[in-house]
Amino acid sequence: MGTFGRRAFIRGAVVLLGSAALASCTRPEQPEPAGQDSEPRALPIPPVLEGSLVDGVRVFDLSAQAGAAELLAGVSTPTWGFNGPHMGPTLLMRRGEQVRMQVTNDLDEMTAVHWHGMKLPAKADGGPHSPIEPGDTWTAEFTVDQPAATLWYHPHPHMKTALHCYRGLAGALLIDDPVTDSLALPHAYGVDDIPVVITDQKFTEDGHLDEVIDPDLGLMGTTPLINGQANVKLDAQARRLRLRVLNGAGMRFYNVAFSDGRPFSIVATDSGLLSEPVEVEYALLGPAERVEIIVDLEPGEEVTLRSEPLSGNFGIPEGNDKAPDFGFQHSFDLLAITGPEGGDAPGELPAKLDPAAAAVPSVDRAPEREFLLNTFQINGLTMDMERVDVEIDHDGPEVWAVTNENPDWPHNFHIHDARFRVLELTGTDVAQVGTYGWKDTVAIPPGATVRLAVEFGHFPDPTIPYMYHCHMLLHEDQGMMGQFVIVEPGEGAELGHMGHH
Ligand SMILES: [Cu+2]
Repeated sequence: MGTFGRRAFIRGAVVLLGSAALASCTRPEQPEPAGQDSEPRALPIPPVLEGSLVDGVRVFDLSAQAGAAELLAGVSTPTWGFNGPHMGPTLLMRRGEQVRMQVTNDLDEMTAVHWHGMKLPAKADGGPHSPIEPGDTWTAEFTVDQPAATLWYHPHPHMKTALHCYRGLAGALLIDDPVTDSLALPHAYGVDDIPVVITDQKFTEDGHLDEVIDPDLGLMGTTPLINGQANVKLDAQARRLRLRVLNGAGMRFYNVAFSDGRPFSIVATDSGLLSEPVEVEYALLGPAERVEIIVDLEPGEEVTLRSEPLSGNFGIPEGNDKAPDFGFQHSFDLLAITGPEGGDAPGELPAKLDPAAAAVPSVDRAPEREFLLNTFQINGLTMDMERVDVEIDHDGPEVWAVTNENPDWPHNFHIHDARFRVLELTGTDVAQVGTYGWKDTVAIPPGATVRLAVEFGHFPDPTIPYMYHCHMLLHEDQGMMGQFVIVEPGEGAELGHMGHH
């Protein structure tokens, strides 16, 4: 792999040059986002798709299609979307429901669609083993059996995920349950419960997406979009907002905060509600991470949701002009918010959210596995569709210890069909890493190890593997991904039965 070779060479060069490189360092340049010179537009709220009930099954129809949209005001950009030209509707499901996803590929190339964060059978997971050819419809059926959460859906075709996401194929998937129903939290979609889906793009002079894949940074955009548009504002209709922030970008980390530094409360992370709110002043989201935050507003006040520079640069040595700049010192305005004209001051937040979320699985006798992330490989191996890396033949938790071995690269780690608690983060002094609650994706600074207590959905099937991978999409596409199967005790993988080889 060409990029790998170049990378190895660069790292050698840095060792040799050392202090010379440091001496000639320059501050990384702050990119200028496009579309900032016009008036901000109102934040678009993705339409809700509730599906239709057919014989007790909630059926969702999605079509991946090409179109054009005004990501920048007044500029028509060719894009992809689900059920529309760009991005996708917000899917709404309830715990306990059986759902059927019918995904039609109206594009002119193969794609695949993955339900990120869902515990479900491998054949419904929508990984690279479930390609959808142009004109075909892929059907996935599963029962929603996990706590209320902000999940999402996005393409997962082998080696092409970054480009398909970048063109706009992504949407939120919200699960509700009696616990979230019962809490005094904002819960009126688009009114006080607002999806904030962050993606980012680069544009060419003629307003097309710049799809040049940088060998180090992939398709890392310099113009953030919220729900598919740059330069947006929200005239709040309530003094307390629940913002469901999803980092849907392929490569960039966002350190969300408010322009005046006000504290806000995290009430949920990737896999659902916390046991109690956590007050913070920033929340770092690597690609694919989610956080539900509560922010209170004064009548008529103006405040901006921003991404702020990260102290400590995520543990990546600064001023190293031979290594890529992953943008941890960049800052962006994401969403200008104006408080409502009036309304009563919000009361105290509930002191307890989901008591069940406090439980940490007992891992005293759990199998422990080690995953070493290095450039585009895991444990020295590049993703191979024909190789099963891990076989799980039991229904208990496991401990996965995941280390970022690169001294100057960020990584993160996502496990399909699972949720996990971060038991321990060691080997770094980066304080911003999001480790609260139940998660399915975790950021890993250079040199750091996360020890995860992982709970898998138990749907034994030796024929189709699930994925674990870095969710920085260039890394994933270049092979930083592995496969695991969940099988009955004593069984092994039997991928030969999949039938598409
Ligand atoms: Cu990575």
